Formats: sequence, structure tokens, C-alpha cells
Amino acid sequence: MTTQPLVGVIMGSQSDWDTMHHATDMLEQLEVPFEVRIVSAHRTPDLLFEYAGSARERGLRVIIAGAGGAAHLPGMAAAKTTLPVLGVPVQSRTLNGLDSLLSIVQMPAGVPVGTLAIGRAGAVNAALLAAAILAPEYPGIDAALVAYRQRQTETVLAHPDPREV
Ligand code: RP5
Repeated sequence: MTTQPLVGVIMGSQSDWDTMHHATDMLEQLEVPFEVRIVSAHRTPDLLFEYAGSARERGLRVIIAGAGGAAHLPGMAAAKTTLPVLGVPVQSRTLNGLDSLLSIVQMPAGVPVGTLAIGRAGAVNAALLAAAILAPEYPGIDAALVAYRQRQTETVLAHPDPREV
């Protein structure tokens, strides 16, 4: 298994880490090699262009981009690469993340961003989806993904009574 990062996890601000660490936690659990960076579309636009523009040649296969508010980071990253970009809407303080969701999901036809749910669920699922994209080519990731799903199923089946905690 390669140790070269295959997934680039980026976020617009340090304040997004509370949400986005759920993506990196899941990547670690599945043993998917990743890198993580703060890259802001409006505060560091040149860094964003350099990051997304060089992602493929640096060996990345998927980008997970989390942002909140006027969340243009995933869309701008997608504009600079043909790698799959998975967008995570961060739950904003003022509009609860609906602003983030609509900013990320409503990409005009031609430049897609695979948009996940708002907040923790979206961050976790972005990691799982990144693993699923890589799985056909990396048997170790495939096995980790199958095992994760199996554990999830077993946990539910082992506790059928919701009154028992
Ligand atoms: C966005 O603005 C970031 O993705 C973050 O979710 C939001 C607020 O950023 P901070 O003001 O907390 O740095 O760019």
C-alpha cells in the first residue's frame, strides 16, 4: 500500500476543523493516505489555484473540500482540476449551513462538485466516498471499506432494542 497521499483534504478556515477532522478521522480508520491543509478561496486565492492545479501531478486522486458560508472553495478547486472534488458544507453560525450547502451544491452544468450533507455526516461520508472511489484500484482500501460496513451492520443487529443502551 502506498504512503503517498491519495486524498487532499482542504478547508477554508481553521474554524472548519471541528467539522473536517471527522473526514480525516475516517480516512485514518480506513488507512487511506491523505494530506490536510487550510486553503482559503478568498484569503489565499493563489494558493488555492496552485494547490488544485498541481493536485493531479502530485499524485492526489480525490479532493475533499470543506467550507462554510459563501462556500466557493469546492467549486473553485473543481474549476482547476478534473480530479473528483467532494464538497462538505460546514454548518455556519448564522444560517446553520444552508448557505454553505446551496453554495456548494448548485454548480452550473460542466464543473461538478459531489456535495455531501451539512456538517459531521457530510465530512464522514466524504471520506467514505473517497475510499469508495479508490477501492477498485487499492485492495487494502476496498477491504477496509467492506469491513467498516460489516461492523456497522453488526452493531445495529447486535442491539435491536432501542431501550437498551
Ligand atoms: C469560510 O468562511 C470558511 O470555510 C469558514 O467556514 C467560514 C468562516 O471562516 P472564519 O471567519 O471562521 O475564518 O471561508
